[in-house]
Amino acid sequence: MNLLQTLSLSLLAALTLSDPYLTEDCERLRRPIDQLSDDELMLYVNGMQAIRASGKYQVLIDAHKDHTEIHRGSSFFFYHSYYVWEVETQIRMLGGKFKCFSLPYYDWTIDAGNEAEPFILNSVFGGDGDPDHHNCVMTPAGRASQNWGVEKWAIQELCNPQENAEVGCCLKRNLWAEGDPLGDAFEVANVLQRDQWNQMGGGIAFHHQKVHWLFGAGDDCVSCAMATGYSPDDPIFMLLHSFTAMLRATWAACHGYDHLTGDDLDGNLAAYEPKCAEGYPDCGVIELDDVYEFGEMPTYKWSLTSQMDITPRMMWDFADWNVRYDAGTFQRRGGMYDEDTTCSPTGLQFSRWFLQDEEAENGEKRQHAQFSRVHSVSGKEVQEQALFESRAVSAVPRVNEESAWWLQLVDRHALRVTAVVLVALYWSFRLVQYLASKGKCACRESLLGGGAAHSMAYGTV
Ligand SMILES: [Cu+2]
Repeated sequence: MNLLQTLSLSLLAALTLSDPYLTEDCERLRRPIDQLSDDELMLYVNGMQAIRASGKYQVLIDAHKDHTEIHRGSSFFFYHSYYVWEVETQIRMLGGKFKCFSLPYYDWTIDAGNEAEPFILNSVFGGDGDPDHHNCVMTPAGRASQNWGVEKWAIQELCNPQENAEVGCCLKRNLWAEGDPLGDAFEVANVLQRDQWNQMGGGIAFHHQKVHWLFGAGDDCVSCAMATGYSPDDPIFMLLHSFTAMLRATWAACHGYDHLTGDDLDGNLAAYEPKCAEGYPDCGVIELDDVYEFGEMPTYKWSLTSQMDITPRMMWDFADWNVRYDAGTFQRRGGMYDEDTTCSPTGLQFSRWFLQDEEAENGEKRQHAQFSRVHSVSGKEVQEQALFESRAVSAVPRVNEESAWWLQLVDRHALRVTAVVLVALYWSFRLVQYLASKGKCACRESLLGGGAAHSMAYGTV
C-alpha cells in the first residue's frame, strides 16, 4: 500500500468516527431560577417528570444513596457536578423542546432572611409539606400539587405507613423557618474570598447543608427527601447543586484558578486538595484520578458512566462539559466587585466559565463562544496573568449566529471536512489516471507522466 492509499484509508477511518460526546448543537448555559419565566422553569419540571417516568431518574437517586460517604470529602463538589450534568443530559435526550435544555440553579441567598416564605416554595417547584397529611408537598396555595403529586412524581422510598411504594409515595417537605438561617450573598461571597480550596470547600458545603435542613426540619423529618440520602427525590436538589457548582466557578474566577485545566491541578493544593473532613477517614473518592462509583448507573447504556470512567480531575473544567454559567445577581449582591475584596474584578467579569456581560446584552446568550485555553498557570503567576488574559479573552471577536453558521459547522466538523476534501481529491486523481490509461484524456502525458498512467493501467498505484 503506498502513501496515498494509507492516507486515504486513515482519512476514511476518521470520517466514520463518531463525534466526541460533547459535540452538541447548543451550549449548556445555566441560569438562576429567579430570572427565568415559568415556561422556562417548566422545562425542568417536565423534563424531570419524564426521566422519572422512564426509570432513569431512580437509577441516579439510588446511586447517590449508595455513596453518601462522598459528602465528607473534598471531591463532594465534583461528584455532584456530574449528577447535575447527567440529569441535564438525560433531559436533553428527550429531544424536541428539551434539546437545548440547561439545568437552572437555585441561588438560595435570595431567600436568606425570608426562610418562612422562600421564593422557591412560591414557584413551580411546589410548596411546603402538609403537616396534616404526612408532610406531602402541596401547591404554594395549599392545594394538592399537580407538578409534584404522586401521578407525575411517584417516589419509591420515604413512604409513610399509609403509602405503598409500588404505587408511589409523595414528595415530603417540612420547612424549618425557625432553624439555622440561610447564608446571605455577603456571607457566601466572603467564603469564596478564601483562596485555599479546602477553606472554601468546607464553608460552602456547610452553607449548602443549611438548604437541605431548611426543607427537612433540620434533620428531624426522616421522610423529607432533603434531609436524607434520597435528597435527589426533591427537585430542589439538582437546582441546589447546580448553584454549588456555580459557586465553585465563581471562587475559581475570583482567584484566577479558572485558567487552570484539570491537567494543571497536580500539586496545586490551593486549587484542589484531596482531603477528608476532619474526623471522617472514610470519605470516598478524593484523589484526582480515582474513579467515582455510581452504583448501577454504569450498567445503563444511556449514561456516559457506561462508556468511560469519571474522575475528580475530569470534572474540574466546566468547558470540558460544555457548561457555562450566567452569574445572575449573586456576585454583585455579595459585594464581590467591591474595592476591598480579594477577588479580581476582571477575573470575575471575563471568566471563561461565565456568560460575558456584552453577550447577555446582545441577546446572544445561547451562542457558542470558543475561548482559547490557557495552560500551565501556577501559583503567583495566576494573579499576575489574570488581568492580561482576561482582556485577551474579552478581545476574542464573537461571531454572529446567523452570518457564521458555516464557520461553526467547519469548526465543529473540521476533521471531517478536511477528510472529505482529501478523499475527494484522491479519487479525482484516480479517475483522471484511469481515463488517461484508457487514452480518453488528451492531457495524459503532461498531467500524469507515462509512469503513473502505466501503473494505473496495471493496478499498481
Ligand atoms: Cu449529595
